[in-house]
Amino acid sequence: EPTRNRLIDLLETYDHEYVSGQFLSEKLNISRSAIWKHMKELEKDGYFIEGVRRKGYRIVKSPDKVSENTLHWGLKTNWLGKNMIHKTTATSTQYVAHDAARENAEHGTVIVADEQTKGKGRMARVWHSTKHKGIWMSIILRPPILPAAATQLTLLTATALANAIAEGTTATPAIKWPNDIMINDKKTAGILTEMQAEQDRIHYVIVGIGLNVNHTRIEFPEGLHQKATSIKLETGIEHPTVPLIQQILQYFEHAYDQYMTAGFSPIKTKWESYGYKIGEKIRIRTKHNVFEAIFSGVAEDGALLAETEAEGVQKIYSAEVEWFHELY
Ligand code: BTX
Repeated sequence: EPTRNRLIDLLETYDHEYVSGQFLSEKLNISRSAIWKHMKELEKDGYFIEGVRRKGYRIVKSPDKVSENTLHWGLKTNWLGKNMIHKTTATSTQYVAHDAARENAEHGTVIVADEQTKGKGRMARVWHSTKHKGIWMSIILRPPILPAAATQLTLLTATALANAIAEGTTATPAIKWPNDIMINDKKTAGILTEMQAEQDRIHYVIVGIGLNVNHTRIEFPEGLHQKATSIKLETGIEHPTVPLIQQILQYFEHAYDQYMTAGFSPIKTKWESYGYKIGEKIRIRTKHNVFEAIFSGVAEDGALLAETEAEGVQKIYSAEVEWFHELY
């Protein structure tokens, strides 16, 4: 609903101040009674709007009710999330996304779930996705890149997440190669990139994002208490998820467009600005090998750069990385 989108935009621009019905009706070129009807619709979706005679309308409270509508209103993207699918519950938004992609869902389709009963991490690990506590979403992309470059999309996604956290909260995010967002050394978000491709052509990529937002300590399983955290736990503040999702999508779209026009280089610079432990010693666990090295950043193709005395600088494409504080 473009009119409603602009209406929300106007009300939010004058953040918590009254905006007159006259002004709104001129700006949107609709009648004052049409404005009133839109306000009623907004209230159904959880907005609390106060209307005062002679003063106008103001948003008292934006909803944290996640719905396709609330996700659309106020979303400032050009193509990402134009097709939005919201589920109150899903096994995994990745599965929903794969099904949708096979049914030709368009590039930029976004799937959001309130909870996942079979949330997954990399290598068949479990991703805990407590109801209403975090952002569990998948993005369908049809990028004109080679399959080998798809890992760059994971790093790109990490920059968008880090940006949204840095700008939208008081927390300081760091990216742990390749796909974890850490706050105060604990995992707050993970990214799972899956694709359907042939040798030289990508059919589609699904980028899964899991971000812990409002969990309290006990809302994580026992085994994760030392490793995992949420934005609320680190900042003391409860964050509504709708604006955070929108911010992530805005940063993601910006980074993606930049990647398509200027290549990976600007993404790499951004990534390294959030990259944790660059220049420090890390332990790298590949399929065949465990060794210590200096983490010297990411390569132009997104690989991890690890420097050892014996081998010089090596590119690592697939590994688990341990930071040194984790080793003791
Ligand atoms: P990963 O393999 O890097 O991390 C998985 C590991 O992280 C688990 O083995 C566990 O130790 C830990 N973990 C599990 N749940 C959480 C949590 N909520 N917070 C912090 N640590 C946790 C990371 O994989 C990729 C995660 C992607 C999740 C998104 S959610 C939307 C989409 N749907 C889906 O099923 N997966 C993606």
